Amino acid sequence: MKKVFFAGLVLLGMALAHAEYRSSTPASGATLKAAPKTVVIHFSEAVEVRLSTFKVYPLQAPPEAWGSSTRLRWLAQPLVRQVLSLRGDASRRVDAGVTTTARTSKTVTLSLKPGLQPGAYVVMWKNLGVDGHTETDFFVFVYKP
Ligand SMILES: [Cu+2]
Repeated sequence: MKKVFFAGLVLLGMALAHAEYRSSTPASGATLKAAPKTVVIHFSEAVEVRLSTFKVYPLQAPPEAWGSSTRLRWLAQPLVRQVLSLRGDASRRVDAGVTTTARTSKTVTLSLKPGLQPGAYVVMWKNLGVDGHTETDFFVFVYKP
């Protein structure tokens, strides 16, 4: 009985150790009046920066959906599934790549291409935490000048 209890605690500890989304700039669900130049994501644990994937894509969403982060997340899910592991998709993305140079970091910064159009955007990733676990997640922000 005791053994099972401790095994449970160990599993819980491992689950909590994933590099999970903590916060970001722009924030998840934010509406911005000025076009951002970067996206900064803070994770609960350090990630292997170059062994992780980070992308920002425009989200095809009607302007009347821009105010609903629930609807935007619902629209973003199939896009994330389609494109997160795509290669050679730089022209479809609005990010210009990761600028964080550290091998491992709790904070990852992406630069955005200039000339961002008004609309909804999905920041998505599949990160590899330093604990060896991967985590796939995304958030949406809206640029509405
Ligand atoms: Cu983990």
